Amino acid sequence: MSPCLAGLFTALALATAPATQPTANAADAAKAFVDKTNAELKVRYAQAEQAHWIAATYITDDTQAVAARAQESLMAALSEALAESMRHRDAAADDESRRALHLLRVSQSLPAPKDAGRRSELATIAARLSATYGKGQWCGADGKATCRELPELERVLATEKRWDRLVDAWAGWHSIATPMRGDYARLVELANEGARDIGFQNAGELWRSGYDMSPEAFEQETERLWQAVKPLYDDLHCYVRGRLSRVYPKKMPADGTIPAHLLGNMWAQECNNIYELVEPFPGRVNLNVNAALRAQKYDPTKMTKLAENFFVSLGLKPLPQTFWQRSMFEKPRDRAVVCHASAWDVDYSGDLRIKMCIEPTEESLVTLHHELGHLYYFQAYDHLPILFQAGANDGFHEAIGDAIALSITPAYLKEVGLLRKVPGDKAALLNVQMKSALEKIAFLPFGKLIDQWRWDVFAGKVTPENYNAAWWALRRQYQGVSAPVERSEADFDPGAKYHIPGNVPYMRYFLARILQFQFHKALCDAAGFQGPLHECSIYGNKAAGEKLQAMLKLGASRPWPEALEVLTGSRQIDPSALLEYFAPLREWLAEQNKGKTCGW
Ligand code: X8Z
Ligand code: ZN
Repeated sequence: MSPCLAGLFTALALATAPATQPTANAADAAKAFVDKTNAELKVRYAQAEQAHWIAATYITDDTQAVAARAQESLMAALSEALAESMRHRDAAADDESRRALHLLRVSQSLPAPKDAGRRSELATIAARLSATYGKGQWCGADGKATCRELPELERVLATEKRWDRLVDAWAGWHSIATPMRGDYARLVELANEGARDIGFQNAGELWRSGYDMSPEAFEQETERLWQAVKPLYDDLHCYVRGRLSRVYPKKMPADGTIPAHLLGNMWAQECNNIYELVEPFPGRVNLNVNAALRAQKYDPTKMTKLAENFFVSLGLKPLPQTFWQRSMFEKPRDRAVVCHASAWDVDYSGDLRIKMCIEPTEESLVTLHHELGHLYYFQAYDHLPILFQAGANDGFHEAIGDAIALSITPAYLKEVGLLRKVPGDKAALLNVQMKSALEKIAFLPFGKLIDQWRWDVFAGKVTPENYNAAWWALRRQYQGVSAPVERSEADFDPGAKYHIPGNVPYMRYFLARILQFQFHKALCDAAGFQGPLHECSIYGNKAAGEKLQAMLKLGASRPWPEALEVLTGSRQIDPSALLEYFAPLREWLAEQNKGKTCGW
């Protein structure tokens, strides 16, 4: 709305009402607008979610077109609402309405241009990028081999030790992203236009504005957290590289980096799959749960029930019947789907679902707890207006299920029959810690660099001519990993990671890796646990469940420090719980690395 109209509104009100009225009227108008927007958006969001669900679980040109149309219509509604919301920006509205107006402004990770033609183009590109990722497969360099999709290629990375086979699966999967390059560059232009239309410098600044602090302060906050945990990552890197050098003696690069295909994961984001190669004290205790899952015939439903049972043991409700009927638990044999795990509340009123290609592995079991964490968050804030139906910040949403999964201790696994023996001595404890650090600590630099890259791309500091070079510079700088084979600007390696074509902001996962330990510690305190943090499991503890629920039910209705305070008593994200958890390993790593040349 233009300033002239706002002026007219005030003048009319002044002429007809007592001196205090205009503010009250403006505040009422703001509240009425927020109420109306909440009601409208709920319908629109639900329609878009239905279309996206179908597009992700049945990839065809038609479902892609339907998803693009639904997205376009949601974007149009949001553009209209945002334009109208400007009228209420300066109104002395109540706290709740002002927060809702702010959340409306920062709600889109893909901000749509006002221009209808370009909005439609953006929706089409977004749907195409998602589908390209979902359909990705590698059929060999000559196109004649049997084609393999992502889960199969991931399995190669997780289990294979032969260098050439690893390179083939790695490079094969990364080749699926090459065609995304042009679409991605255009998506960046259009999203930036949408961000500028609502007063941001670019889409990256919009992303950084969703944390109840200035975008600059948020950037500094992520840096503060990274610096606190970096020494532990550096120690782990040094140790892992040393062990891998024994396995691939002639192959390790001289610059101190680790080739990205050796870490057991397609993106080298976590490296728990190479635990056996780097186990501190081999043969001490069998921590391999995969064999037990297979032996006990854990199918996708049984795996999901086990995860649900954990939440129920805390006093939370069982998942609704519709969850079991409508979710996608396994990779269908007859059609292409996006296998990347996700959690949904399709109608924003309890139509809870997950979409996942569950395998009988510990990795899938942990991911299931992660996804159910999302569902229990959805369920806890379902009663709120839609603009408040979100995590206190997006890092909270990602941290809930992971915090619960920290309670999957060896003692818990023994209790549910998935482990024979609970490790008792120091050597076994170090094995357990190593396995967990390969998942949790290894992830930290990866969690930070993805959006470091995207923030630079949105800001124009990185342009399409140097997309890939900038990507590998960050991979090297943060993670100390290098590309297994030569890369160039003919490649588009960022596109091989789901969240880039899916346009899902990633800093949330970095925050979550730290927050989850802070949550875990608070929940263990609530449960009255005494002892070292890494031994705590809140399984079956209702007091911990109540404490968790008290935070979850706030959704995004309050600034995140308040929500954090409800659970932890602190208003600051604090990495000290993570450091406390890994204290035994850290001491041991320092000992191991003494006298070694570390770093890259
Ligand atoms: O994408 C996810 C979840 C869905 S929100 C499966 N995660 C990140 C990833 O896979 O890259 C969880 C950990 C990090
Ligand atoms: Zn998640």
